[in-house]
Amino acid sequence: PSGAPAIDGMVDPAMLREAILKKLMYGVGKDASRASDHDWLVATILALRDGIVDRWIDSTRRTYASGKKRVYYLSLEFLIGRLLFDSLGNLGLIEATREALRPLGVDLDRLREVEPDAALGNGGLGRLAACFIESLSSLKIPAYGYGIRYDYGLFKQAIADGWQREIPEDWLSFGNPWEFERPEVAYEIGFGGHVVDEETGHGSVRRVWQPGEKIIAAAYDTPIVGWRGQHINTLRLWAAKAPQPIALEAFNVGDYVGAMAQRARIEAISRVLYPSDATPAGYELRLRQEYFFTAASLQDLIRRHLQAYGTLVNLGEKAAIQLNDTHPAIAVAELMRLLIDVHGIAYDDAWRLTRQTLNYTNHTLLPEALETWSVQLMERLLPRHMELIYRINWHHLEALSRNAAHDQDLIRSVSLIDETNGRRVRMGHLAFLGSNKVNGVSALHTELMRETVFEDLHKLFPDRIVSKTNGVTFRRWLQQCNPALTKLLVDTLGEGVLDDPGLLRGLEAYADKPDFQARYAAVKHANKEKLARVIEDRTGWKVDPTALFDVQIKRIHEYKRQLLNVLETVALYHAIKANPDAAWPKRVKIFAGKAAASYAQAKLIIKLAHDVARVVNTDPEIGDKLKLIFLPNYNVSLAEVIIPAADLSEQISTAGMEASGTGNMKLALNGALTIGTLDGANVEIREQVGEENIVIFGLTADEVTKVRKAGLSPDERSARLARVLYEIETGVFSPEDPTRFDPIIQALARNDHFLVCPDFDAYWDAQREVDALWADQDAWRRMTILNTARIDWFSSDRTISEYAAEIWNAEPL
Ligand code: DL6
Repeated sequence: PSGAPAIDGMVDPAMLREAILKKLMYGVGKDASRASDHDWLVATILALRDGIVDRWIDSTRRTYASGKKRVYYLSLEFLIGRLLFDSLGNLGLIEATREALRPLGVDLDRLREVEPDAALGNGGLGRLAACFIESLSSLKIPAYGYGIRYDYGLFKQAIADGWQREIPEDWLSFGNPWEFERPEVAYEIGFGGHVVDEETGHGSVRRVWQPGEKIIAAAYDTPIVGWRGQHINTLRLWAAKAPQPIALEAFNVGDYVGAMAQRARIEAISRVLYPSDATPAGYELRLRQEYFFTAASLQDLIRRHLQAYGTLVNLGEKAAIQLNDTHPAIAVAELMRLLIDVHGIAYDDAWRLTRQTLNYTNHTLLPEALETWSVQLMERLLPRHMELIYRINWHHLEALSRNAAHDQDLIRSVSLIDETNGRRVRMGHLAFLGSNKVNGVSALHTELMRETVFEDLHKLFPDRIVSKTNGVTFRRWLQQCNPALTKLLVDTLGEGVLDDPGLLRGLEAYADKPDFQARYAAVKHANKEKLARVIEDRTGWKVDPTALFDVQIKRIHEYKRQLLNVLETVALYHAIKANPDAAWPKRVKIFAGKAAASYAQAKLIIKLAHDVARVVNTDPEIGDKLKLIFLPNYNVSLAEVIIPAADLSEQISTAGMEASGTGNMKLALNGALTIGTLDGANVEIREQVGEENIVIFGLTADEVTKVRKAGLSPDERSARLARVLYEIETGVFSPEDPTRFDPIIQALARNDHFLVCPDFDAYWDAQREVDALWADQDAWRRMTILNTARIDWFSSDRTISEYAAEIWNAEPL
């Protein structure tokens, strides 16, 4: 009835062309002769979407029929990026679509660039969620992703005179052809008000929440196509809507602004993604966002469950809910409320069901990122939840004093209420107590969770914490972003490598073969030429594609230590100038990343990178030996261009501070050598690729703890580092404002919490080791090929299979 062929028919370019033309006419309302690239993009997506819908509905039917357990992934962030090539690639339709569009004078690669980048996330946590929903579909596990449909995603980063400026990311301004609005799927979400006793009619009373304010959560669905289109899951995003779109009485007396005020206030909930990445966003609106999407998702999945089974007693057998960080941790109290207050289940049974159903992933140990909410705010906004949290805490502490000690320190440390700094609810503790399993995202991170933030809870519940090392989807991070390497791999290892990353191991046999090395190197070179064009286009700097492309791409944060990299750049600049005739390899240091809007120190590091670039890049004595590039507006699409072109992957966080990292995996997969600390998943990458194929330096997590305890002395700096810091301090790179970088210099002098100075010399030495390795190109190729060959374990399919087996107890269809 849609007029479009089913997916199978779309492999015929003529049929697909006809479907696209029909969509252009009847879906977009344009004639081919007047259509813009954007019109063609929408028509192409709409045609494709029709084909997807058949399979989507089929997936849903099969899920219902199978009675299999469903997985619900609750995440405040989904950093999806563009979807066109994701869907086309997974459906095997890239070439057919190219062919379909060609006679119409439309270039598919141009359309690809027109699609907005859905940036509904800040960084690693949000991108992980996007990889996971794709893997859930590819593994045919019945699943829903639940999140918020922000009108404005993560800000666009503009650079003005080296300073970051934030510009709203208006990704929906031309509509979103992927999504289906579901006006019939809407739930009321309450806030505020009070809790009253109500007679049940059986001589007892029950507590009933009477919210002071109600808003509507409205669903928008996006199909997430799995590999080879065999299964399609749903990403359901919630938008906030006002129950009364306009206060008509106010409008009629001329108060036009007042008439819309209530609506504006309510709809603000889904207006903007908080650019928080590991910095606390302690605002009421943030808590509202968290409760809003959690409550809507729980109501939705309970409705679905009741429709299928008519009872909630088997909720834990048929549904597994994953809380992506603490952002949806209020789910513990909300699920209890729904079970007890709405569905009349007794407290103990409700607690058992909650604990069977929920699981929680921790993504950071940074104390400032561990969410707590003031009791006062919670009591005002979510009074019934606060009651339930007190009750959960009472049972928890009571069991503790029954079983163990009256150790006041222990009680203080495991209580849901933190009393040290006003009274605050510890959301990590709440998620921990309410969950079946709690997981870290790399082996080291999980170990540190057991030893630090959850030390005491871990002692009480020693089986609860498990490790699930992150992974990335190879469909996007190899096949789509690096088609030339993919072709080489298929030519060498066969088609099966697209289905089974384990087959990449077969490359080991080719690592020394000159023929293969040459083809591998040619792919890298072509990708570097492409990136060089993007660099020139976006920054004006010309770079030499034969140079070593040294890449640090991630959020700008002190613990990720872009500063260490910039300082080393300055030291290298000095060294080259002192000895210009030495055999310096040509190097392009490429940075990209956004700083949280309120994070002044991170923004100053961006400015420092630009100021250093201005000096280094224009010094005629330096020429192509060294360039520093800061590519603005890092996002998923830009990552897809940088990663295939990288030679060196900078993973240099202070050990113990990066929970996992996922860029490290993507870069190694695409043939970049890692220079890194023993932090996060770097530790496991080293185990997989072999220690001779990675450059590791610096303090370990244990040593970091010791050094921090012992304290640092600025006198211990090497002469090399001292000169770098002296020049920055005296305005050599900022003569127009010599004190500009005082906050950076002072932070290093005061306590250097991120241990930039103690790691500097080791980092310098490691970089010189890289120089030496690069000098032998055959050996370099061998190492990078072995990285591609041995990174298979970091596929998100492996990660999701582990979650399914060990956390969710869920099976594929
Ligand atoms: O687990 C995904 C990703 C890790 O790879 C990064 O190491 C970690 O920093 C990141 N965590 C966050 C923290 N946000 N919060 N809360 O994004 O998670």
